[in-house]
Amino acid sequence: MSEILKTANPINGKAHLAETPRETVSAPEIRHDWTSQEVLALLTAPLLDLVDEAREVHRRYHADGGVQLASLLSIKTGACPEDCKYCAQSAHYAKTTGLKRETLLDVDDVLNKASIAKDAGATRFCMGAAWREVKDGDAFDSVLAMVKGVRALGMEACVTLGMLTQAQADRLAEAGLTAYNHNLDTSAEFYGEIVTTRTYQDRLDTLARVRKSGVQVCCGGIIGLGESVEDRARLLETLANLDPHPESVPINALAAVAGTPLQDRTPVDPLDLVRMVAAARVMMPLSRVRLSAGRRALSKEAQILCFLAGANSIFYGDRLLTTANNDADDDLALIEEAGLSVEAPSP
Ligand code: SAM
Ligand code: DTB
Ligand code: SF4
Repeated sequence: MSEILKTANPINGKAHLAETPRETVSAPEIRHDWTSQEVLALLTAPLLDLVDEAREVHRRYHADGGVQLASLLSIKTGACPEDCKYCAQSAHYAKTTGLKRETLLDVDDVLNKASIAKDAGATRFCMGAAWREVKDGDAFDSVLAMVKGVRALGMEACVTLGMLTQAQADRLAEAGLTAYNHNLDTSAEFYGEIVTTRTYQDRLDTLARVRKSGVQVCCGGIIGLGESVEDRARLLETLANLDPHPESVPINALAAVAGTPLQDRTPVDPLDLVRMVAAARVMMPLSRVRLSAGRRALSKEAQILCFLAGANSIFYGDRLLTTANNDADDDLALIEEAGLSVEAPSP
């Protein structure tokens, strides 16, 4: 932060921190050459200036005001060999979290849940497995059958299964998978503080294989891990400099799970989540920005501010993977109250 310029906030005349002049912050075109300084300037701009800018981009590219409802299901829970410090499912913290390990759900069971989610209004069904990486064999074959079944219901299908080989990504594409979720979580610099059992480059390599297979990329991160605003800026910089941009960008706030090393982290300021959503919207105008974990801790007003700042997708349904999510009826009422609409299934 040493070279930071102090520029005047046009609203209250007070100084605010920015590394670049305001004019350079306005860049609604699709770009893949963001610098850390530009992103930091966005994240530290006066809040309403940032929200205004994000709103302008959002209205230009997403005039319909649709919110996508994505339902999430843990198809294989717990006993993951990775040591992600935020995660309830890591085997490393199983003694303290007490999370019960489960085997892969049956295909029929999963498709039944997808069908229930569809009837409740969801258009995307996301399935998460607590795996470090995919192994070829019966379990992967079952996941392929789940993907085919979800697509046959007329829903978008997304899976998050850990690392993939190119051949596995190609098989998921053949099965009709819409999107693969694989988050970068935070900056490359801070990553080692959170995960030691894989590298940032491992994540980027899997993302490149997904892109090559033709499956859409769903990639975002988490705030509230103990990272700095510079780390948040570098995460967004890395995401926006992927070419093309990820089609969807989940922005999570840490759901602090008892028994994990991050259980006592200070809860994030909801306005920091608004800033992340807004900056993601400005930087990745066409992407879906999904307001993800941590939404349950937000007031109605904070959620509406996130929609105003460009969020256009939420996880919908009572549960995320291992933690509770907002009530589905409350979500539908909130979308209506905000004057937004539930996105219809894509043809
Ligand atoms: N094992 C796979 C992987 O890591 O890619 C898939 C499942 S993992 C649970 C999917 C993502 O959820 C993580 O990358 C992380 O960004 C997010 N996540 C997991 N636990 C979280 C928590 N407690 N709070 C917020 N986000 C979380
Ligand atoms: C994402 O970015 N967030 C979702 C989904 N992708 C897989 C997961 C959130 C998990 C929250 C903690 C839990 O329920 O265990
Ligand atoms: Fe495993 Fe994914 Fe949890 Fe990390 S985030 S411990 S890889 S399930």
